[in-house]
Amino acid sequence: MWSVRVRASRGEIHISGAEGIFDVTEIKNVVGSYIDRVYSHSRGEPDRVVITLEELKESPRPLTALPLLTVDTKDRNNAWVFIERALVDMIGVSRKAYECALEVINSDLTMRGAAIVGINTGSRLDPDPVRGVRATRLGISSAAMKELSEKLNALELNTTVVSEALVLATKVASHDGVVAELCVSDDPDYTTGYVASRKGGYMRVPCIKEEGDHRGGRVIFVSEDTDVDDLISYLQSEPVLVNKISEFKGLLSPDEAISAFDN
Ligand code: PML
Repeated sequence: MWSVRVRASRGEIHISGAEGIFDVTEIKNVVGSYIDRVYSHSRGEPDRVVITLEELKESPRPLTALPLLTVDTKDRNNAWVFIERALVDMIGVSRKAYECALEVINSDLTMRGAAIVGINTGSRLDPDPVRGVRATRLGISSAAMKELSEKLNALELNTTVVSEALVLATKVASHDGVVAELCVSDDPDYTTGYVASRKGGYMRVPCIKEEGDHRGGRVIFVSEDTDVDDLISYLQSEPVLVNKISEFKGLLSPDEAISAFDN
C-alpha cells in the first residue's frame, strides 16, 4: 500500500493538506482529486505544492474510528464552557495544562503540527514549539469510507473536512499516552472544532471561533509518564488505516454530551 500526501503552501504559510493510504491502482485518481482541492481552498492560492508518494514498508495498523457526536454549542462562550468541562472535569486536564492549550490556540503564530502538553504540569513536551508535531501516514479503507460517508450523510455532515479530521483524531487518540486532543481549525471559514479522546470519542464543537479568525491549532494532552519520543515516532511514522466505524450520535446538548463520556 502507498501513503499519498499533498501539502500546499504560499511562502511560509500553510494553505492546505490532504493524505490517505491507498492501493497503487488508486493513486492517479486520488492525486487528481487532491490537486483539485489544493487550488480551491479558502486560505488562498499556493505557490508550492508538494506531493509525496511513499510505498509503505509495513502493513498499516488497523484502527476503529472514534464514535462521533456534535455538541449543540450555539455561540463561542457556550463552546468554551463545554470544552473546559470536557477537558478539565471529565478528562482530568489540569488548569495549567488547559491554560497552556488556550495560549497555543489563541496565538497569532499558527503551528503546522500539534503541541504536546503534559496533563498535570501543563508543560510543552514537543521538541520544536514553533512547528509542533504532525500526525501523518494515516488513511481509511474504502469499505470504512463508504460506511463513514453514509453515516455522515445521514447527519448532513458528509464533508472531507469531517472525515479527515476523524481519521486523524482516531490515530492521535489511539496512543496509550494520549488522554485528549483539542482542535481549532486555522481555516478562517471553518468554525467547528473538536475535543477527542478514547473516553468521550470525537466531540464536534460548533462556534468554537468567530468566522474570519485565522488563528487555530491542535493540542495533544498526554499523561505525565508518556514516552514522548515513542509518541512522536508513532504519530509521524507508523502507518494506520481506519477499517471500522463506531456509533454516531448526532446533535447532543452540552449536558448530554458530558454524560456520554465513557458510555
Ligand atoms: C481542519 O481544519 O482540518 C480541522 C477541522 C476540525 C473539525 C472537523 C469537524 O467538523 O468535525
